Amino acid sequence: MVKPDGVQRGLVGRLIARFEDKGFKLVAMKYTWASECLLRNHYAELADKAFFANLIEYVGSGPVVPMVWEGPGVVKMGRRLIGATNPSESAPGTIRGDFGLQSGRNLIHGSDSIVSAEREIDLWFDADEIVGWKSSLENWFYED
Ligand code: DAT
Ligand code: MG
Repeated sequence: MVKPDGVQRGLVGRLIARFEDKGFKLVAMKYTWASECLLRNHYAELADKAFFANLIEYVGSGPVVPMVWEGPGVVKMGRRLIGATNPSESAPGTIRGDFGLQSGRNLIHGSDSIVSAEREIDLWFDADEIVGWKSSLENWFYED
């Protein structure tokens, strides 16, 4: 999900392109301004952290672009494309490493496991908003 700083900085297209370039397939996307309730639920496991209130304020400060991407190892590779939580420690070449400076402005969220991806997809999307399709280039991206 592109966070409000990514949207405000006009980076939505470039961040989506990182996932398209890698070969992942977009199956859902929306443009929305999340409620505090949704964000508290989304980040529930961080509720006891000192930065929680700041985090909810930041991600709720403007529109975001949640997406669902598919492909082999997409959760693990998605996290690698995104980079470490703190952009000052993210490797150059990653999204946060190339575009960010601080944890509180780290541009993009990525699910950290298949279980959390399923939970988050359920939070952000209705079932009929997930639109499966077969890419005609699939054989040129995946050997099986
Ligand atoms: P990630 O977004 O890499 O999965 P996380 O799930 O641990 O990281 O935390 C969610 C968000 O909370 C993260 O993107 C930015 C913020 N955050 C995490 N650790 C922080 C810290 N030590 N100080 C400030 N913000 C932090
Ligand atoms: Mg996380």
